[in-house]
Amino acid sequence: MPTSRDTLDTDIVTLTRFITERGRQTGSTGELTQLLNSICTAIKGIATNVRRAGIMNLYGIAGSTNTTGDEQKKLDVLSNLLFINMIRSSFTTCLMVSEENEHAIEVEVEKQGKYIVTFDPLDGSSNIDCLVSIGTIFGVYKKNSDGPPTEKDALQPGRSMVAAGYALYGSATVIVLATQFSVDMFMLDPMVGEFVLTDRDIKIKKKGKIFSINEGYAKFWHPAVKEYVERKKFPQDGSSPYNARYIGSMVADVHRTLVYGGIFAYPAHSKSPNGKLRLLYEAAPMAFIMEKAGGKATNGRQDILDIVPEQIHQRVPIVLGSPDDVDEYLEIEKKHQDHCKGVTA
Ligand code: FDP
Ligand code: ZN
Repeated sequence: MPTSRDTLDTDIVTLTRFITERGRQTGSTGELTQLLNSICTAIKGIATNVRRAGIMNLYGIAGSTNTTGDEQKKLDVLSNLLFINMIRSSFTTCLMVSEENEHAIEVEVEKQGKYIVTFDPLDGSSNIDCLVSIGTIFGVYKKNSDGPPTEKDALQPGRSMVAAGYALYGSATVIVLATQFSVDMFMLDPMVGEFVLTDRDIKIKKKGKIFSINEGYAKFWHPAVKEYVERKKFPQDGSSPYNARYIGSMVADVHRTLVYGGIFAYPAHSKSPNGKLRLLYEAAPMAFIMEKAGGKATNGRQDILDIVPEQIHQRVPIVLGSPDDVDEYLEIEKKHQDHCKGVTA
């Protein structure tokens, strides 16, 4: 008798089917379904380019030429164009904010819809040329003002997000999608060319065993970060030390944190007072996913999702992951903040 694993599944739940069914159940207009479908197609295009980048001479600097002398577009430039063009032609969006563009991109009036999309088309740029996992991050908001869209319309707190997600181009390609209902995971089946539902309603572990931070900045860390990492490496309560893992691609580090549990941090330090990661298209979408999965995401003082952005490319310190791990970090952070208040009072 064949096991269910070697039986061909003839009733596959693809990402497209999943979001269409969700749309039907909630009686929505179909605009979000259409938008998510176009994002899914853009991600397939990026995944294909990522897999063939070496062969297609897509590594290195934009503007370089290939062996036949053709101008080549760098992988992140291509990914950005794919994303912009797919979203623009979905008739669902009026404004886009991309990591790659200085200003927000307004969609032509005749193609405008009610959504605003923020995205990092290819995250983990320092890992591209050495074939380490990279990803795409996106957040979806509704425009909530009248009149033509402006950059200000994108300055909404993460809490008002409608959906967020990421694609990880790792040993397999995966999309993790968070909506108001749940966080679900879809893997790209290269034989079918579709993202197939593999994990429903993902929840993060209450507490993990991994800490993830760039320790190369230890010299510049604030005392709270130093104390927290010291505790993970030299626990005083008889528990085992945590494992250290840091890939240097936010998507890969966050995905591991979601799947295995633990904590990921890109905190502020003396050389970089706001950290490095961007609020609108890195921190906020990841925070939305984490919270929907039962985890937490903070800048040390407030939930990432409560921060009201002031600029589209603003940076924010971030600590996210399993709720007990983030709480432990917050306890230490609070102790140091109280101490500072005492000193300055
Ligand atoms: P990158 O600059 O390589 O694109 O997006 C910023 C980011 O990658 C994140 O993916 C990653 O978490 C972080 O930078 C890594 O920065 P450090 O090298 O400073 O640790
Ligand atoms: Zn990035």
